[in-house]
Amino acid sequence: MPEFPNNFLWGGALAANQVEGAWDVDGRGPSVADIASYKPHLDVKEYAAHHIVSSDSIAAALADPDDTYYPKRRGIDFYHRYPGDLALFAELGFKVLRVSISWSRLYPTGVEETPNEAGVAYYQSLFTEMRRLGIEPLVTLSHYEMPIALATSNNGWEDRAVVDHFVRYSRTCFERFGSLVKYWLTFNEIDSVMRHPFTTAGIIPDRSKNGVEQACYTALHHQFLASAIVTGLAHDIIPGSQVGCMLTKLTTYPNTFRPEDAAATLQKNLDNLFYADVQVFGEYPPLILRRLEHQGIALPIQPGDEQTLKDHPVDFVSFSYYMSMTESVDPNADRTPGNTVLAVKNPYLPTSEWGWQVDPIGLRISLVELYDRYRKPLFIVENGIGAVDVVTEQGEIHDDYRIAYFRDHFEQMALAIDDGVDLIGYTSWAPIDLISASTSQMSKRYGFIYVDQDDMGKGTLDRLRKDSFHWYQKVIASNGADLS
Ligand code: BGP
Repeated sequence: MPEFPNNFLWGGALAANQVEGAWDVDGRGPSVADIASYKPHLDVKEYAAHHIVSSDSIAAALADPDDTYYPKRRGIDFYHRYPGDLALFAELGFKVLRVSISWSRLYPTGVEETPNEAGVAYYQSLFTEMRRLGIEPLVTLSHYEMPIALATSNNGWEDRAVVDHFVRYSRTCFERFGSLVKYWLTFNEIDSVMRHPFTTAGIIPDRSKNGVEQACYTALHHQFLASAIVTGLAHDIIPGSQVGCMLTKLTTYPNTFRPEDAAATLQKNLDNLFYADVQVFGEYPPLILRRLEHQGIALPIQPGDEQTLKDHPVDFVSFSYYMSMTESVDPNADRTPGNTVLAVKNPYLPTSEWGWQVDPIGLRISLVELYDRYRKPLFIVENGIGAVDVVTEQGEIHDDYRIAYFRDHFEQMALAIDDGVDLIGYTSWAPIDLISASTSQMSKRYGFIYVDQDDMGKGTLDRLRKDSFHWYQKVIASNGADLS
C-alpha cells in the first residue's frame, strides 16, 4: 500500500455550533445556528425551503429560551468539557484538530468595536490546551454561526457592511490567537449559500428585496471579498500562516452515457468548482460570469474588488467529501438525499441510513481532479459517515461499518498520494458525536467517541470509546500503514 507523507496531519473536525453549547453564557450573542430547529424527518426535497426562515419565525425562535428543540444551543457541552475531549483526541494521537470560532462569542451582535473578552479568553485557553497536547489547531472563521443580529439588521451578507464587521472579527482572531494558530479556513463550504442561504449567509427571504437568488450571489461576492481581505491580513499579522478555502466537493457522474447526461454533469461539476476557482485563481471564471449574465444576476463588484481577489489567493484548498452523486436529465430519475443535496441515485453504490451514497473511489477521483486543477496542497477537512450506533450492555459500540467506511476512504487517499496528489492532512467529520448540521439530530452519529445524549438532550453526556476509536488510534500511530 502506498505511504502517507511523514508529516501527514491526521485528526478530526468540529464546528462550534455543533459542539460548544453554552449559547447564552459568558456574553455570547445568539447566532443563526441557535434558531436551527430539530428536524429528524427532514425531507431533503424541501431542503432549500427547510433552510428558509422568515423574520417572524426568527423572532419566535429567539423568544423561546428553551433548548429542547434547538439542540445546537446545547451541543455536547464542549464549552465546559473540552479539556477531557482534547485528552481523548490526544489519546487518539491527533496531529491536528479542526475547530471553528463562534463569531458571536467574540462579537455578540457583530457590530461591536471591541470583542467580548470572555469569548477571547475561552478560545485562548482552548488553543493553548491543544498546543500543550501537541495538537495543531486548524481554525474555521465562519462555520454556519454568524451573529443573528447581522441577519435581522442587515439581511446578512447581502449588506456589504458585513465585510467590515467580518474583517474586524478576523483581525481580532489573528491578533489574539495568532501565536497559537497557524492554519486558518475562511468560510466553511462557501458554496452552500445557494443551498441554505440563511445558515451560510444570514439571508432572510422577506428581507431580500431583489429576490433570494440575487441576494445569495451578492452575499457570495461579499464573502469572496472578505475571504481575500482576511487572507492578506493573516499573512501580514501571522508570519508563516496558511489560509485555505473550503468547498463542499459534490463529485457528480453522468447517470447514463447519453450525451445530455454528460453535458448536465459537466455543468454541475463546473458550478461546484467555481467557488474554489475564485479563491485560488483570484477571479470569476468567464463561463460563470456568462451564465450569471444569462440569469440576469448582477454581481456587486466595485472598483478595486477584482484586484483584491487577485492579490490574495489561498495557500491551500480544503474540502468536505462524504458521498458522490449522479446527474440525469430524466425528470423521473430516482433520487436520494446527500449532503444538503438531492442526488440522482447511483445503482452501483451502497447507501447510508440517511440516504447518502458511499463512494470511496470518488474521493480519489476528487483528489486527482482538485490537485490537477489547482496545483496547491489539498486538505480533506470533512469526511465520515453518520450512522445509528448501538451501545451494548457492556458499554461497547461495535461500529464496524464506520471502520469499513474510513478504511476504504484511506486506501483511496493513499492511492491518490501515489498518483502525485499533494495531500497535507485529513480531519474526519467528526471525531466525537455531535449535533447534525442539517437535522440537529444527536442520533446521526459520526464519532470515534460516543456521547451519551439523545435527540432531546437527555443523557449523562459521558464519553465512550467506540471500536473505531482504537482502530483510528492504530491508523494514526502507523501513519496510515496499518488499516487492518
Ligand atoms: C457539512 C458541514 C458539517 C457537518 C456535515 C455533515 O456540510 O460542514 O458541519 O455537519 O455537513 O452533515 P450533517 O451534520 O447534516 O450530517
